[in-house]
Order: sequence, then structure tokens, then C-alpha cells
Amino acid sequence: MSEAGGGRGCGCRVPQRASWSPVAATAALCLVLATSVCTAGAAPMSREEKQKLGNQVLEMFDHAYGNYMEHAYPADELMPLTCRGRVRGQEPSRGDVDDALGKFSLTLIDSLDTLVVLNKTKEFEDAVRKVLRDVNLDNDVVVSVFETNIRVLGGLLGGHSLAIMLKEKGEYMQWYNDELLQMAKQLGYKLLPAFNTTSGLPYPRINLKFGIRKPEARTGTETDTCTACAGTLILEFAALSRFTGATIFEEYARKALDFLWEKRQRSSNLVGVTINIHTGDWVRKDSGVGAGIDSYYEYLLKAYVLLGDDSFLERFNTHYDAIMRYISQPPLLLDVHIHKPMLNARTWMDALLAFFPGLQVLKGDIRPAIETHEMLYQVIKKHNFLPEAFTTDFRVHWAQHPLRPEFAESTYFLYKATGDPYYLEVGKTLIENLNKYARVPCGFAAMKDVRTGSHEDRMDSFFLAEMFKYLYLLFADKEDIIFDIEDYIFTTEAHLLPLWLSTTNRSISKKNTTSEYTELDDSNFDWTCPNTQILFPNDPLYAQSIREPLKNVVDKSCPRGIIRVREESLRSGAQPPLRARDFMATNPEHLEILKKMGVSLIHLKDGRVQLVQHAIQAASSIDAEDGLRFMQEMIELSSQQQKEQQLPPRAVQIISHPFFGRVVLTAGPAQFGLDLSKHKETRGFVASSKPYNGCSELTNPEAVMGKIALIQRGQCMFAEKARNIQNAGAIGGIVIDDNEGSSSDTAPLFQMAGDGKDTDDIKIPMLFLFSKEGSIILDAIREHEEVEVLLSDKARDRAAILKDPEVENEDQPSSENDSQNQSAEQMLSLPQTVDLVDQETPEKPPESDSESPSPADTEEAASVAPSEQVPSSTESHETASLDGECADLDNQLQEQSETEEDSSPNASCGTKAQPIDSILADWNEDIEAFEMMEKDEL
Ligand code: DMJ
Repeated sequence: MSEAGGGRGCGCRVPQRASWSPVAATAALCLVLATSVCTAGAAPMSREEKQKLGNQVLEMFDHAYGNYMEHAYPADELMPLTCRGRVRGQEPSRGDVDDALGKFSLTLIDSLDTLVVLNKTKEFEDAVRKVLRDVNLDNDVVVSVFETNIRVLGGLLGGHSLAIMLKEKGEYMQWYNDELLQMAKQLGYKLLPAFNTTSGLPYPRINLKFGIRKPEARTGTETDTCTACAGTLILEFAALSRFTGATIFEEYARKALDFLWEKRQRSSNLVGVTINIHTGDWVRKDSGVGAGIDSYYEYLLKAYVLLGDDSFLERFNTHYDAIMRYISQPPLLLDVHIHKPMLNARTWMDALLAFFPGLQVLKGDIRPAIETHEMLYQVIKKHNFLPEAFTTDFRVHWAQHPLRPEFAESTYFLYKATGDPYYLEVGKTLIENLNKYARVPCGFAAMKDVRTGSHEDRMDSFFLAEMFKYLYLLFADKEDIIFDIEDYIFTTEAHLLPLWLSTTNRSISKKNTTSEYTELDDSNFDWTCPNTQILFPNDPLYAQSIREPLKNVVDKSCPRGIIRVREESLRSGAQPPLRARDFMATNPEHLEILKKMGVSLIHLKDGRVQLVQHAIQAASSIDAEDGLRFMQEMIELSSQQQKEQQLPPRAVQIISHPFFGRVVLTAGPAQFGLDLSKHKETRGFVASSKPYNGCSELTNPEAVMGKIALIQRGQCMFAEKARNIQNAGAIGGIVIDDNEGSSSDTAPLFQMAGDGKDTDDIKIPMLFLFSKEGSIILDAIREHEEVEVLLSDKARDRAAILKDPEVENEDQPSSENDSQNQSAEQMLSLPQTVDLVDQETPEKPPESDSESPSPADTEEAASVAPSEQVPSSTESHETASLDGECADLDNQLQEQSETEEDSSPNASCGTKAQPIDSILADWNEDIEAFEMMEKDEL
């Protein structure tokens, strides 16, 4: 059995392994290949079209890989906007995200096995030689253990796996003598010092040259790591052990997994997002299937597939049961608290969870996989890509999209399981969107903001490791691939490991397993397999019928309708609880309800009102729960209102040859001049003004007349520059930052303020670009002389731009943006005031792909509220005890455990009041959890 496709009956090809239970395998891993089945609804795709799309994927890969090799190699990554390599230390730090870069030609290593999957065997041979010749694993760089494992160790092992396969075939790689494996082993030993903790959980970072302890290492003081970071090692480490016979790697990875399993919250069977590597305490007690946890679950199931060790399946199924009970709220997957799993921990989802439908396919649970995938697809149809985070009512929560492959991965697995051509159409859309919105002359650029279509100078290595593999495989027939993909398992980075490893050097698994199970306990999970061999042929509308009710879920979404159904259903017949959006501070009835919910109003000296909730003052536990929800809603409402009052970023799109609209730069607006959000875009050729700072009358009016003038920031007010270029006849202006190296990747956008006087006389649009983005235009002028750009609120469709060169330049005044600020050339950073441009980009990148997003709008409740509504809630970490909750409509609700250790599922079911001590203990714990989450999210 491989995850790539199935074989017989319930779809599992079962390798012959001594102790591996074929019953368990066939029953639990229900991936079904139904290629001959075509469900009604989506028309079958012809072989020609599939081939055409496959070829398109190949061409796109060539564009990405070719540009990396030409312009970036041997650097770790390509910077596709500036067309050069990203070398750590030479670019402004992006924070933790840079920990993937170890000066080891990351993208090349991550691409190795993709080359073979895509039939580029010669290029593979060449790439392996380059890795052996050029890559140094002994650099004095601090790297993420997790990222280095999944991308570099996994890349080397995937490369090795396919190198020996090719060698055996007899044509290519005849010279190969396990050199990649030797490098992998060297790297494995470099990572081992990270495991030197009493818990066996690895430190999150390590210095490749100096390890952890030595002072030169500059790392080793961390106390926390994410669950996925500690729990995503077993496939690579076990493969390394089994390939080499050095058992230590598998032992260490098993120990870390054993520890995590021991630390699961015993009543909910969930794990938190971050854990203390020394004490084993959960640091973040929220739990989902996305950022921070995702591949921990993935590796439990896949470890069972690769290693045939029942205890991994047992653990996976126990967690899966909990996930489906608490986190899955179809079609949503929402984070909850590990101690109070009926309480949602947030009202947004992150993009990393898009891998989960694929994992559900591997598990054999097709229905919820179809549902969640469909929901995600609709979010994509709305925004072209999956934003890093989006709310339960499908608004953008964090607008970035670094070309993540998870959705393509799930699409591939769903196609393999259902054979429904609908998923081919989905893949086609992904290809189209990548080419339309992310493709730039020098590769593919991450989306900085899916709403504006602006780019980031970034092409992560996983784009080559994963995206192209899954897209190519989606359209490929068996004969299009030179080996049998079903003999391999995909790691989380889509590296291929051969299933025959399960029977090689397997002594360690027996010797060191610390699982508490001696015999497989299957009482807690369902062994039945949704046998799609029966399902689909008998009911070709099956997948479609699951998708159908979700078709309009994004457009017609109403958060209330989808989430909290469980709570509301509990009180059928009861008065619906007060919602934050309906609340009016002047309504005495509302004030009464507030009191019942334990919420008090505090009038602050500055006229604002603060809301505080004390669960123990609520009339009942249900009121306390309503109070908690009310507070959470109020926080959300406030931050949303703040956002709405802010202005989104603007876009500068280069439309002339050879860019043709592909390069979109994120720009800051001005508080004066033409407001591009209210008027059509301004289009024109660019010209540099003289003097370049634009602080006096221009000496080259003939050059800027009818054009968009480029001016350098500094030495006078923004408004003064605008007047000078306007007087010279410019139709717009772009101010370029004089602070060399600045970029919207690393600095918060801001809105150019006026000069404190009336700026109604400024009619032209003005935008601001940081230096890096500005230099892309300046370089373009140097190279191509005539450079035409579009100034707008968001990137325009390329086809429309190219068809319709006549774009109106409306010359409307903008009067609403007068500023009273008196200082010269004010730069008002966003968080300080609400009337500035909304950056809508994360304030800090996640530590790793497995860390939570940090959206700008997750700050604590703001001091803004609609008029007539209560203005503020700033101290709202309060929560309520949940005694009295018994069952929801699905009979899924279990009573909340009161302490981590001591809980029996039905102990307090009933309306009986919870003891005050227990309420207080819960309350403190929740406050702590909320505070922690808020801190993390900020
Ligand atoms: C990849 O590096 C891996 O899939 C990882 O597990 C999380 N996601 C990134 C890509 O988004």
C-alpha cells in the first residue's frame, strides 16, 4: 500500500512484512483507486487535455527551477522579483522563516526527487553531481531542526531513494555509490545534539557547525518547540537508520514521539501547539490540525504505513477520533482548547490545514475530506489562492500566500481516491492561477497580499519539492512516470521513501518501542472502511452530492450559521444569546443580559468603556459561556472595525514589455491626492524627476509631462513633492524610499501624510514604494527605458490590461484626507492610529511553516466600536466554566474535563452547578491560555 494510490478492494497494497497486520492495514488505510470511475457532474477529461496540463506543469517547473539554477544557485532560495539568490545574512532578516536557510543550496536539494518524478532524469543526474560537489553541511549557521529535517535530510534521502532505483534500472546513475546517503548520515549526526534534553524532545534550532552547547553555537537557550517540530522526524530518521543500519536516528525520533504521546491531554486526547522541551508542559494549549501540529498527526499515520508498527496507528486513531469529535465542524476545522475541547480557541483557520483532507483520504475517511476540500476550494476561487489565514466566514485574516502546496496535495489524493474528474478541473484552476498571478519573469513569486495581487520577493523551496510533484502526478497516467509511485510514501515535504524500508533493519522498532500497547487495542476506532469500490460505481453522484450543499458556502456564509451550532442547539427553545454586533450600551435590557453573563462595564476616564467578564459572577454556567463568547465576539468586532477604517495597500503593476502585468509591487497610499480606491487606476510611463527628491521646481518638466514621476523620499514633505511634480505636468507620482534595502517584506507599510495644510490642490495619485520594490522599477528603466505602470488599489487582470490600453486617468480631488500633522514628512506607522493604511500583512513571519500565522488583526480588542455601540473591550480574557453541557445534536459532546489528569467523560453531565474551586481553577487556566494565545498571535 502506498498513499499514492491503492490496489485491491479497500485499496491497500500490503507489502509482506513479518509482524505487520494486513488486517489493520487493509482496514485502516482505505485509499482507493477508482480511476475508471467517472462521477456525473464533472465531465471526464480527455487524455489529450491531461497531457497538455501535465506539459504545462513541466514548463512551469522549468521556469521555476531554471531561474533558480541560473540566478540563485548555489544560494538557498531564489528571490524572483530581484532575480538573485537569497543568502542568509546578506538580506534583511525575516525572522524565524530564515531558519530554513543553512547555506546548503536548499532549493536544489529539495528539488532532487521532483526531477525524477517529472521525468527529468538527466537533470537529476546533473543535480546530484552538483549537490555532491558544492554542498557544505558544516556551515556556522543556526537552522531549524524541523525544516532541516523535512527539507534537507528528506531531500537527500528522497534523492538517494530514486538514485538507487535508477541505478538498478541500469541506464542512469550507474556511477552512484550512496554518496547522497552518506551526506544524509552526516547531516543526521549534526542534528542529534538537538535531542540532548531530558524529555527527548529536540531543541528547535541547532548550529550546523557548533551544535547546541558551545558558546559559538548561539543557540540552545530555547525552552519551547512546536508539536509538529518535535513530532515530524520519524519518517526521515527511521529511513536513515534503515538505509544505513545506524539505529540511533530512529531511536531518537521514536523517543520524541513517545514523549508527545505521553503528554497528550488525557481527557480530550488532543495535543497543544507548543510544548516546553524540558518540562513537557503545554505552553500553548490550543489545538487544531494546521500550523504547529499538522505533520505530527501526518507522521503518526505514515509511520505506521512505512514502519508497520501498530502503536503508531493506535495513536493516530486515538487522535483522529478526538479531532473528528472536537476540531472538525464540517466543513470547517477549528482550533479548540485541549482542556475544554468544546470551546473554540479562535474563529479563523490557517492555510496549512489544507493538507488534512489528503490525510483523511489516507485514513479512508473520504466524506469529511471532500467537504473540507470543497470549502477550501471556494475560498481559493474567491481569492485566487488560499490566504495564510481566513475567518470562519471566509474573510481574509492574513493575506499572504507563499505558494503553499497543501491544497494541491489534497486535490491529488482526492482524485486518486475518487477518480472524480472534478479534481482535475480543480488542478487546472490552480495551474491557471499560478501562471496568471504568481508567475514573474524570473520564477514564481509568493503573494504578499492575495487581495491586491502584490508579490513578495520569495520562492520557497517547498514550491519545487511539493507543488510540481502533486500537480504533475494529478494529470499523469501510470505510463507517464518512469517508476511505480505506489512503491513509495510521501514525506510531509513530498520526498519519496521506499516502502520496502519496512522490512529492512527493523530491529530497533521492536527493541526500543516504548509504546504502552502490547497488543493492538482497536476498541476506540472504527475498522470499517468506506469501500469506495462499492460507493462510487453504485452512486456516481456520491462525491458531488457531498460537495453540492457546500457550493455557496463562501458567498453565502454566515459565521453564526456554521460555528457555534453546537452551543446554540443546546438551548433550543431558549432565548438566543446576545451577540456583540447587536449590543447597544444604551439599551437597559442589554445591560441586564450583560450582568447575567458576568460582564461588567467600566467607564474609563477618557470616555471609553471597558468590558470585563468574571465567569463566577454569571447567573449560570451557560450564561457564563455566553459571556465568554460575547467577549470574544466583541474583540473580533473591534479589530474588524479598526481594519475597516483603515486603508488597504495599493499596487504598482509593471505592464510594459517584458513584464506584461506580472510584476506587482506593494505600495503605500497617501492621505492626499487621487484616492485610487475610489477612482479608476492611473496608467502611464514612468520618468525620474530632477531634482530626484522633488523638493523644488522640476528642471525636467518635459520628461515627466504626462507621465508618472519617480521621486526619492526625504528632505521635504510628501505633499510638497506631489505639488512639484503635478506642476510639471505629471499624472501621478511614486515616492521611493531613500533608506537602502528597505522592503515591504520587512517594514510595515504606512500612509504618506499631508503637510498639515489644505491638500485639496493635489489632484494626482501618489504612492510610496520601499527601496527594494522601487529599485525593481529603476532597474527596469535602466534596462528597458520605456516602462509603463498601473497605479491602482489592486492588481488588474493581465488579459484586460493588455487588451485595453486606454485606462482613464480621472483627475478627481480627494478632500477627505487632510492631515493636521505638522512635522516634516511624517511617517505614521500603522499600529499607532486607525486612520492610516492597513498593512494587512503579518507583523512577524511564522517561526516555521508549522508555526501559527501572526495576522495583523489579531490584536487584543481595540478601542473602536460602532457609534451607539459599546466602544471598548480591552481586558477580556475571561472565560466560563461549562458545567451543564451534556450532549449536542450529534451526541458528540462530552463533558469537559476539569483537570488535565482527572476527568471522566460523563462525570459532571447535568445541570448541577460546578464547585466554585473548580470554576476558579478552570477560569485561571483559561485566562492563562487566552493570554498565551494572544501573545503568540501578536
Ligand atoms: C512544507 O514545508 C511542509 O509540507 C510542512 O510540513 C508544512 N508546510 C510546508 C509548505 O507549506
